[in-house]
Amino acid sequence: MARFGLLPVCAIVLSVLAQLSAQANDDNTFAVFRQKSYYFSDSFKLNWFKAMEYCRKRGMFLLSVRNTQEREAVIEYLGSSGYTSTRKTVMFWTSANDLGEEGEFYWSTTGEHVTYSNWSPSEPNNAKVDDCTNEDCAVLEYWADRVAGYNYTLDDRSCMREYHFICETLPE
Ligand SMILES: *[C@@H]1O[C@H](CO)[C@@H](O)[C@H](O)[C@H]1NC(C)=O
Ligand SMILES: [Ca+2]
Ligand SMILES: [Ca+2]
Repeated sequence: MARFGLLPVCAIVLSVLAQLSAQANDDNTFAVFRQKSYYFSDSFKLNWFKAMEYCRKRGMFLLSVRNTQEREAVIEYLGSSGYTSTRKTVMFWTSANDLGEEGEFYWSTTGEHVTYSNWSPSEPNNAKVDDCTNEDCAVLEYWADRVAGYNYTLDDRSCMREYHFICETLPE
């Protein structure tokens, strides 16, 4: 963890987390940007519900990316972690979902309607996964080898699929 040069605020978060969970080990990635603290599950994947639970259990929330500034903070955070420099595809859960009403996406963490228009091409498409599973939860995705448009943009996916995820503390 020390490889990212943790800021004092984050160190406090870390010490609290260490008390809460013995799982805060060197696979985990923490950092603070623009008054948010982040945690990135870069070593394991969970389905959307379990990702929500994982964040809440640690006093954090599944990521919301409500505007350009929040999107760029995430990009900056991942860049600083070194994670993105070695990968051509980056994909992780956000709190955006349309579980409550098909086609109406909300950030579950804040209760706000998703008004930031930051979807990948042709998304959200609510693609049918099987007879009873559509896509109701959104990842943020980056694909280096696709044409422009997959640049940390939202894509709805099946909530039961397992992806990496980012937890955050909300700004004051
Ligand atoms: C992706 O978004 C970032 C941050 O907004 C921007 O700096 C970069 O130029 C974009 N890349 C492409 C290929 O559009
Ligand atoms: Ca849907
Ligand atoms: Ca989709």
